[in-house]
Amino acid sequence: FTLDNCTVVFVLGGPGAGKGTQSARLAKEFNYVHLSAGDLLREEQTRPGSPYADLINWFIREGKIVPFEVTITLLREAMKRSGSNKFLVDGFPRTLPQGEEFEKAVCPARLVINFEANEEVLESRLLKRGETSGRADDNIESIKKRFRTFVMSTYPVITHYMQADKCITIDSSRPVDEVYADARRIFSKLEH
Ligand code: UP5
Ligand code: MG
Repeated sequence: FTLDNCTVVFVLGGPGAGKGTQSARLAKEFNYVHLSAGDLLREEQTRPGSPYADLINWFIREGKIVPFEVTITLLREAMKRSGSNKFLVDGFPRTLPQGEEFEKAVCPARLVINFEANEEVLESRLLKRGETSGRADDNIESIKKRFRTFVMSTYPVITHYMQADKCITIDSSRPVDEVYADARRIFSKLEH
């Protein structure tokens, strides 16, 4: 399955950077389909009869990256199901090979947006969310592991797209509306 004429924007950034918050707003305003790889994994984990439920549960709790075959299958199915050809892919690719594989097999990325905030800010957001989110990885042990995986495996993806001049970084330590003002400006330009 490959898509003709598709537009894909990767939305990256550390755990709690605001990928989901900003992607949801962008998708609504600019008529993209918002696909959060993490949300798709969490849905699959709770789907009755899923053969991957235990595996996903373990990787997420450990802050590790779920094997690519699982994630790419979920993304592809969601893309197909949507009937759209404009996608905000939130929280993916997690590694360089994942990005290469996706761009080869599914669709090249038009742009990468990197939401950036320091770990102190991220940690306090995630701990606060953890009071009510029910997410198995919103606890201090998992958060530390997620930070480590981000620095080791995912930051190189951002560096790669920066070098290719395809990545825009937004300071996401500011209030949601200020971050969004920058994000929407970038998308307004993409439309032309
Ligand atoms: N918030 C957001 N923006 C704010 C702002 N500007 N000011 C103040 N507060 C702000 O936001 C996080 C919290 O902060 C919320 O409470 C929000 O209200 C507040 P959110 O928009 O949810 O940030 P996001 O970047 O989406 O954080 P998330 O926790 O989802 O990031 P992760 O990257 O950790 O989580 P994800 O769901 O992408 O992945 C989870 C796990 O799944 C990974 O660790 C990994 O194990 C697995 N995974 C894979 O293996 N492969 C994949 O491809 C994807 C995920
Ligand atoms: Mg998210």
